[in-house]
Amino acid sequence: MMTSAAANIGVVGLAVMGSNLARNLASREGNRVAVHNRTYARTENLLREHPEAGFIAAESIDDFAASLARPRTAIIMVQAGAGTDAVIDQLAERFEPGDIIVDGGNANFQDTIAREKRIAPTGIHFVGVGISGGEEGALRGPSIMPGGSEESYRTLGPILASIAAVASGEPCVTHVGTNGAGHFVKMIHNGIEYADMQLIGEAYDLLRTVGNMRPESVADVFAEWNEGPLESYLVEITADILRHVDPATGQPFVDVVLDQAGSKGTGVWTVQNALDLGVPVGGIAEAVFARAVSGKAEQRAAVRRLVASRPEVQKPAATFVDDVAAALYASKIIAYAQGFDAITAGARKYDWDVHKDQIAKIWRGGCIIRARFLDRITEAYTENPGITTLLEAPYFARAVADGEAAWRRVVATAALSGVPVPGFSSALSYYDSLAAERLPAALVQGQRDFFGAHTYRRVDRDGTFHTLWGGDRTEVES
Ligand code: NBP
Repeated sequence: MMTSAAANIGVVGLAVMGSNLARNLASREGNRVAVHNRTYARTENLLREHPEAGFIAAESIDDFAASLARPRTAIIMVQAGAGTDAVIDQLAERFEPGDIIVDGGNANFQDTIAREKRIAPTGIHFVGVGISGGEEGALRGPSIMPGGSEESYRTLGPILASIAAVASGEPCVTHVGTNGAGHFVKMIHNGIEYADMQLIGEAYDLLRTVGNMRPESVADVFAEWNEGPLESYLVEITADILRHVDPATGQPFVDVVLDQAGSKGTGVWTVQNALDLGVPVGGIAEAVFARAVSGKAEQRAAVRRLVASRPEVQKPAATFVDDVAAALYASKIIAYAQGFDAITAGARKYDWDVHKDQIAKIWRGGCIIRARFLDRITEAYTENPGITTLLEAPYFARAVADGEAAWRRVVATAALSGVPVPGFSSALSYYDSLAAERLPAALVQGQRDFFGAHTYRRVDRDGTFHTLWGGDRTEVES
């Protein structure tokens, strides 16, 4: 079937994400959406189920390309990896200079950089777009993080703005930076999401174990927290989940779920890249590791068998619930500070002009980490884009200082009670590391110089030095 070039946007890949995104696009005024899927039956299903969308369906990729008005703009929503490459090649063969190929899947940003480099000589724009919000977001309004060229964004920007979530009247989309910047920032978003979820999990565990509360009571606490500074999608759904009762057993749902957390890899990518960039993202790393530990069923069973008795659970302070809220908030601030540090480092390494205030803004709606306090992050980076850490911004400095004593009480109580809080405690250690007058890094430098002649610098004069450890221990300048 030949089609006339009537669509301003096309979607390739009509599984759950692609079909929802296509329906979202079609529902916005001014869009006419062409659709294509490798297996035509999937396209036919979509047409049958959603005649209201007025899709222009193409069975072949040739017809799909022909159905797009210039500059042709197509969003690929297929399985990340080989599937994406196959569709990119099909489109690149048919598209012309100025046309735009968008990858809206969960690509690794390094792949996006490589693909952009490969496509660039053809004059076709290749744009990696991070899309957050899952199936529901794709349909009703996701948070959208596009990379690619400025020129492509002139065409793509208004289309993406038409389908993005809206927060405080503004669409949750911004041009993040060139080539892989969008997928990089989406990766960091997911890393922060891991940290946020782990911290919420630790707060729940403490309320149950030390606070001796039933899931429905913990749900009430989370619902109340959701009325204050902790207000966020994740806190909101946590209350919902904790209230849910398993229909089969009548037990709280949370008690019948196997306590082994899965993952799809973006947390791991975040940590791997942070290691390469030399950015300490302990909060995110601990969250990734906590999921890994949870899955070590045999090791957990072996240690459980060996441990004769667990520490006695401490009596909770009268302020325990508020203390946990303060610890959660302070730890969450640390996790976001670390995530934004990773964005700063990535932008520097890959030469992206990333505006962190805008990133916080587009995460306010549509995505999993949407939260009230992102407004504070936007304010912090708008007031002073040059702050070295979020913790330097007056609001966050005050928030951490206000919660500090409670945070320490909670971490101490957890340690004495044998409740694992890798997120809370690593966040506190990170804070203490930044705040310490002196760090034992001086001793580490001494060790490095002792066994490897790696040299050190002194506090009292410039230069690089080495001590002749194996000889008379005189110091030489190197
Ligand atoms: P899937 O990741 O399950 O992929 C299925 C789609 O890929 C189908 O349309 C399939 O066509 C197509 N496909 C494959 Br597989 N290999 C292909 C090939 N060689 N050539 C052409 N098409 C091919 O779909 P999804 O769950 O809708 O996810 C789409 C993208 O969105 C993925 O990158 C995923 O990681 C990402 N995602 C994002 C979020 C989020 O929250 N942002 C959530 C879930 C997924 P067929 O019908 O012919 O088999």
